[in-house]
Amino acid sequence: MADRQAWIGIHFKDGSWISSNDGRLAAYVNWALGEPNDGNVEPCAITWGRFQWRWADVGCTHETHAVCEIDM
Ligand SMILES: [Ca+2]
Repeated sequence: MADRQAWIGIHFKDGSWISSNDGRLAAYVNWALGEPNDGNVEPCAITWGRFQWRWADVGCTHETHAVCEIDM
């Protein structure tokens, strides 16, 4: 499992980056320089410490951590 990375819950569909939770367009993006570089081949997104926690698109079978939101 890749360290200093986490899934951020958006994916590429029909030419747009959308929330994996509700299917809406991503309201905010923070891509690293040069990313996303191919949403058709790399249709899932991570935040990555290597890029100062900016985002990168990667293949969806990439194993890494997940960020979750819970009601407290
Ligand atoms: Ca990429």
